[in-house]
Amino acid sequence: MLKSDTLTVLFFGKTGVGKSSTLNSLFGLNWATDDAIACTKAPQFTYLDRSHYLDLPYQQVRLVDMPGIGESVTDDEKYMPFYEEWIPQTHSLVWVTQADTRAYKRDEIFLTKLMPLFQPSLFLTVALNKIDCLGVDEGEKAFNFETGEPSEAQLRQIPEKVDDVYGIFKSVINGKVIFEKSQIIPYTSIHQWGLQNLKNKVFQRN
Ligand SMILES: Nc1nc2c(ncn2[C@@H]2O[C@H](COP(=O)(O)OP(=O)(O)OP(=O)(O)O)[C@@H](O)[C@H]2O)c(=O)[nH]1
Ligand SMILES: [Mg+2]
Repeated sequence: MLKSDTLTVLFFGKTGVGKSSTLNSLFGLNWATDDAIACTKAPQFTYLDRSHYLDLPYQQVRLVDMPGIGESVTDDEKYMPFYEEWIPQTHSLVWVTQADTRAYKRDEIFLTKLMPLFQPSLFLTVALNKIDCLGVDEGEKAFNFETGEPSEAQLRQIPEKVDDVYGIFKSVINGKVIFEKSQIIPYTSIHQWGLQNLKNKVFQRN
């Protein structure tokens, strides 16, 4: 499907959703992360080579970690040229967002701004991070940190969450690129659950 044997994968989304953490967990990197300050101020990228990462389905993968949107309007405007530069070079776009919120307005606004940069051949994945933080009702179990698995109550909530996110993103994407519900992957970057699914999806292996 790809013309070159280097796949460019770009991670983007709001500040603090866990883009850098996800890349660190997926590929054993050591990029800066923080819960209080926006860490990534300019795009950072690295090349992964199949001689080191044996499970790569491509000879080489270029991973790009973008600065997060939504810190301030000025920053968003400052970052826009980075997106204009990088999105056209991208094969696999990963929009990182988080499961523990109902507020996706900023995702919607920014995605709408970026849509003109999307070519129809782009492969989009929505990475739904922080599943461990999904709220549960009183008396129900939360994430099990010992086994690294979501609780029954959290697992029950996931399909509804995916439906919500699908509805919002689908209307913004509006047929510009292929987008099916199976392109939304729930996971948690720091507790590993779902990460392998995310990796498979980003590399378009399922
Ligand atoms: N509970 C929980 N926290 C997470 C998870 N993934 C990331 N975090 C935390 O979220 C915070 C922000 O993570 P970053 O990886 O720095 O987020 P980012 O999207 O790269 O942020 P910017 O560089 O500002 O755009 C850090 O404190 C992470 O430890 C997760 O799965 N669960
Ligand atoms: Mg970051």
